[in-house]
Amino acid sequence: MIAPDEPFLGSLSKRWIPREMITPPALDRKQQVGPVEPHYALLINPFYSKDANASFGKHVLTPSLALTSFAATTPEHWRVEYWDENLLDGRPPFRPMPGVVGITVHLTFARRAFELADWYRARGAKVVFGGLHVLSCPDECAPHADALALGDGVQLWPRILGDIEANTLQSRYLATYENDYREDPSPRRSLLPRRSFLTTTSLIATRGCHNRCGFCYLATDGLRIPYRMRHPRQVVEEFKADDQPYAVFIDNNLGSRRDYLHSLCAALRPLNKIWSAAVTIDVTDDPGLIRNMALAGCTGVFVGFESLSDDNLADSHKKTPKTSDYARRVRILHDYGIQVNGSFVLGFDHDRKDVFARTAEWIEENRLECATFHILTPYPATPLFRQMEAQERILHRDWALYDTGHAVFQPKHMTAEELEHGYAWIYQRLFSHASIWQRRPDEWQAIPLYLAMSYLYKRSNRFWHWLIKHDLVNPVWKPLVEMTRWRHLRYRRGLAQHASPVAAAGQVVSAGV
Ligand code: B12
Ligand code: SF4
Repeated sequence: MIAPDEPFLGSLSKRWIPREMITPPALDRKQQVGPVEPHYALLINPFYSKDANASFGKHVLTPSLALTSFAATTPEHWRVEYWDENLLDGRPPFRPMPGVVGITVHLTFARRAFELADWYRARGAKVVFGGLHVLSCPDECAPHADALALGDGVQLWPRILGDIEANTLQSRYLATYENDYREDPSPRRSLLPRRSFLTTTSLIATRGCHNRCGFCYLATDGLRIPYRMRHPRQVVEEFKADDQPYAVFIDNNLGSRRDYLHSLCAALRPLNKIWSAAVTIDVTDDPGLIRNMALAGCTGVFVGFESLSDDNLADSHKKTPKTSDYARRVRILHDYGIQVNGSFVLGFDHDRKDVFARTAEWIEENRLECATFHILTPYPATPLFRQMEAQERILHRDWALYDTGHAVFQPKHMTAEELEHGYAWIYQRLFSHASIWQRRPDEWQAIPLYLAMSYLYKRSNRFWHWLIKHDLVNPVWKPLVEMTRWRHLRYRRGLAQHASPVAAAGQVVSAGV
C-alpha cells in the first residue's frame, strides 16, 4: 500500500541527462555555403529536448513516418536525404546546399524548426513545412517557410516539388484525408539509418480513431481524419520488405475496427514475426481477437487508460469501459502473453494529490510491465485548450514546454509545481528496483528475461545515450529481439494447440511508444 501523501514526503533525486539531449546542435550564423543543388531535397526531423525521467530508449524504438511517407512520392529525378537531429549526429548537412528542405513541425520542436528554416532560407534553399503544428498554428509557422503543407503530405509533396520546378510555388497547400488510403505508396524506409533504431519497421495500417477525446490532437479544429484502412496484404508486404524481426504499429488505435484487426492478424500470422501496437482497452471485449493477436505475433500493446477515474474519462468524452473493469481486461491480455504498456494522463480536473500514489499502486497490483505518464497538455486548437483558455487557466504559450512533462495550465486541485513533482515521483517509483521486482511475471522461467529487459529499458539511460551516439541501437538489441521472437514462436505453437490461453513465455521487447 502506498500512502496517498508519499510522493510529497521527500525531495526527489535529480536525474542524469547529457547536454546534447536537451540542447540542439548549434547553427553557425557566419557559415559560408557552396552552390545550391536544385533537385536535392533534404528532409529533417528537428531536435526536441528529452525528459530525464523517462527512458531515452523510447526515442530510438522506431522512427516517425512523417517524412518517409511522403518521401515515397518524390519524382525520380530528385535526390532525397533524411536527417533526424535526435540521433545525435550533429546538425543537418548543407554541402551541397539542398534546393528544398522539408521539415516536419510539432509544437514541442517548432522553435527549432523555425531556426533551421531561417538558416537554410538565408542560404538559398526553399523551405517547406508540414505536420501537426502547421495545421494547428499556420499563421505562426508561415513567416519561416516558403510553403506550408496543410494536411496529407503524400498528396501535396509531388505538387509542391512540381511547382518549385515551374517557379510557381504557393505559400499554402491544402489536402484532406478523405482519399483511399490503399492507394498510398509504401513509406520510403530505405532512407532511414538502420543501425540507429531498435527497428526501422514502423508500420501504419489505419488512419483516424473511432473516439474523439477532447485532449487528443485528433480533436484539433479543422483536422478531419475519417477512419481508413490499408489492405492487410500491403501491410504484410511492407513488413517483409523491411526485413526486421519486429515491427511497431504507430496507428493511433489499431483496434478501432475489430473485423479489420481480425483480418490483419490472419495476414500477419504466417510471417512468424513479432509486433506491438497501440489499442484501446475495449479490444478485450473480444477475447478471440486477443488470441488472434497473440497467434499473429503481438508481444505487447500500448493502452491509453488515461485515467483511473470514470469522471475524468467522461469529461474527456472517451468511450471506454468502466475503470473498475480495467484489471480484468489487463489479465486477458496477460493470459495471452501480451505485455501491457499503460499510458496515463495526470492532472485532470478530478485528480487530487493522491492520484500519483493511487495510479502507481494500481500499476503494481496489476503488474503492468511498463507505464508511460503524461501531464495533461492542452494542445492548441483542441477543445481542451479552448476550455482552459476560457477558464483563464493557461499559464503560458511556450510550446517547447507543451511536451507532457511540464504543467502548462493551472490544475484544479493542486499547484502546477505539485503536478510536476508528482509526475517525476511516479516515474521514479515505477523505475525503482522494488517496483520492477513487484511486477515480475508469475512464471519463474520468464523472470531473468523480464529483469534484463526492465533494467535495460528503465534504468540504463547512460547506456542508451552511448548506443545512440555510436549508432549501436540496432546491433546491440537485435539478439534480444530475435530471442523474444523465438520464445514467442514457441509460445504460439503451444497456444495454437489449446482452446484456452497457455502460460506465457515472457517477452523482452517493450510495447508501443
Ligand atoms: C512515432 C511517434 C513518436 C516517436 C517518434 C517521434 C519523432 N518526432 O520523431 C517517439 C516515440 C520518439 C515519440 C515521442 C513523443 N511523442 Co509521439 N508520436 C508518434 C506517433 C505514434 C506516430 C507519428 C507518425 O509517424 N505519424 C504518421 C505520419 C504519416 O503522420 P504525420 O506525422 O501527421 O505526417 C503526415 C502529415 O502531417 C504530413 N507531414 C508531416 N510532416 C511533414 C513535412 C512536410 C515537408 C510535408 C510536405 C508534409 C508533412 O504528411 C504526412 C503524411 O500525410 C504519433 C501519433 C500518430 N499516430 O500520428 C505520436 C505523436 C506525434 N506524439 C506525440 C507526443 C506528445 C510525443 C511526446 C512529446 C510524448 C512524450 N511525452 O514523450 C514524445 C516526444 C516527441 C516530441 N517532442 O515531439 C503527440 C503529439 C501531439 C501534438 N499535438 O503535438 C502524438 C500526436 C501522439 C498523441 N496522440 O498525442 N513519438
Ligand atoms: S482513443 Fe486515443 S487516439 Fe483515439 S481519440 Fe482518444 S486519445 Fe486520441
